[in-house]
Amino acid sequence: MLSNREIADIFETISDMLQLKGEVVHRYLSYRRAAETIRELPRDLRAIAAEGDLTAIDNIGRTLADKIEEMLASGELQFYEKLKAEIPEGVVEMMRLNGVGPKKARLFWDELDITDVNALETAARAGKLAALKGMGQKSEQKIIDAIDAQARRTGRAPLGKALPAAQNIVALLREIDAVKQIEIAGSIRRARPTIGDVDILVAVDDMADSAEIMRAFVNMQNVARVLGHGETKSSVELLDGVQVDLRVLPAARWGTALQYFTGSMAHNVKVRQIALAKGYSLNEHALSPVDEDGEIIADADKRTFSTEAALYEALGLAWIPPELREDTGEIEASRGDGLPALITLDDIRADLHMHTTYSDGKASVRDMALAAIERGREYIVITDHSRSLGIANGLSIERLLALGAEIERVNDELGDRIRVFWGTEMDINADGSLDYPDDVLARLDFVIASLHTSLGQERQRITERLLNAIRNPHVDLIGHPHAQRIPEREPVDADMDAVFAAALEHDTALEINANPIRLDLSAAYARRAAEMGIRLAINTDAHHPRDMDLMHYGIRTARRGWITAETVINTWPLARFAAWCRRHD
Ligand code: DGT
Ligand code: CA
Ligand code: CA
Ligand code: ZN
Repeated sequence: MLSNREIADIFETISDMLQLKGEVVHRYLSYRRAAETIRELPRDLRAIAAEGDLTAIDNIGRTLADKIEEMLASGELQFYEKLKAEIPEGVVEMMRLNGVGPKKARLFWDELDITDVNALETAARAGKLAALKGMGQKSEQKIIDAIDAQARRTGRAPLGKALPAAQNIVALLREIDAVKQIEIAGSIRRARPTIGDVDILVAVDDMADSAEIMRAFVNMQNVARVLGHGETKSSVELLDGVQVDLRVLPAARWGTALQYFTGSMAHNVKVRQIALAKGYSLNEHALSPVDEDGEIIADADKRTFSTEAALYEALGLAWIPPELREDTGEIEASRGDGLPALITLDDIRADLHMHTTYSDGKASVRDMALAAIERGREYIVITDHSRSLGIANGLSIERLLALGAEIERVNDELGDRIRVFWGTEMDINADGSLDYPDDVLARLDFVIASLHTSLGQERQRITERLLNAIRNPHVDLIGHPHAQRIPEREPVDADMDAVFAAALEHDTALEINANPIRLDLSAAYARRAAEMGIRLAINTDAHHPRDMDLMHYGIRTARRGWITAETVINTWPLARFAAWCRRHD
């Protein structure tokens, strides 16, 4: 059975193949958009198909719906098989290399019969590409560099790695006087869980100042390779393999540039359509008046924008938070009934999931409580692992009781500086049973139930395990519901329609685990859960005091999922939270 991700991959490859064939833009873009939509879809295609209406999905029309149905039924797509017979898959890989693209890939294939990256590398190193039309030694070297870079890269970087790297660069460049504005753009600003490359923008009053900034950038200590060094754009590869693009531009165009390079591509395409309908062409520089044929009127005044808000306003739109810019309804909302008031880090009053030295954490209850006070938390829950999780030093019932006594002592000592609740992160065992009996669970303030083992079980088993936990009246929260790890572990295969229905019925909350290797629930699932009325919690799952600083990743993910503070139980005042914990009594 093909998964959403596999179907998205096939559509993306088809899009590239159509581009290689020279098909018109809207044809290959429709496959690309469908691939992007499916990748972020918060439901299984097979579940939606079973209800009979794949065309209800954004960017999926009748033609694509039929193709999805064919793949779901047969595991194959005839159209794709035919394309593969026509276009070697190696040519698609060539096209995806930095600095190659469809035209050059086609050129190498047509002129030199090169059909894969290996052959391309051999030809480039033998100097055979430079002689081709439109090529040259410089572009040949770029291709060699791109192949080398690809071999070193391990795919997309987790946000938890790319964001700190980007923040360090921003801190360094901010020291330069000529830097008037600096911001991280691209997929980091939109809080995608994985990042292709880092995009940083700098505004200057005078472009003559660019040289100094670019020099500082390419000479940073952690640069492994300089991939480009120019006045408006430079690119480097860092020692850890992350690629960073830096663009320098005049402050007068800051708004247009920041909007453009924040993306997403899909969001920008729609914003450009809106501009066009108003008689303007929009690019990273300006809004330029166009004539009836869509051609830019040469002597007409171009409009530049120093802020994003001014640009959006000129198009009749409210400023859109970057995390929403994926063309999933945000443009319509910014025009119509309004964008949601997204949750912020300041809304967080508590952290409901953390570990101490009782199980696999690195600090005591007291030290975790003090660290939480430092971060402004009003209450926390200590949730060490349960008895069957041996590798994490899970707590026997006796040790769980001892933990409760220790929490009481810490509460006595710290008084009203913070309230520490007694909880557990209890395993949902492989057979679906819960790791502590009900009479023990009844004594705890707060119970998380999580999947940690037998994650490869088939869909029905996994789903039943989750449902069993959700239905237990003592269980308050399902921890990291998909048990995914970025990038290496795929989400468990669960029927999330059933999970969500049960969570709503039993008023069991679902977690957005803020650790950047988890970010689980993902934004799209969190959005769907919140729309259904399910409560969420955003927790760090800290195993060390410093892990409590990871909360912002959870907030970014929640914002990407259109989440408001009201949905999130750890934004509630202590009394409301405590009352909610007793809702089934
Ligand atoms: P990534 O790097 O794969 O994680 O994703 P992004 O979104 O950071 O993509 P990137 O680095 O290729 O480009 C940054 C933004 O610049 C992107 O979100 C939208 C804009 N952009 C780049 N190239 C194009 C383009 O050809 N057309 C349009 N409309 N926008 C583009
Ligand atoms: Ca990027
Ligand atoms: Ca980029
Ligand atoms: Zn945990």
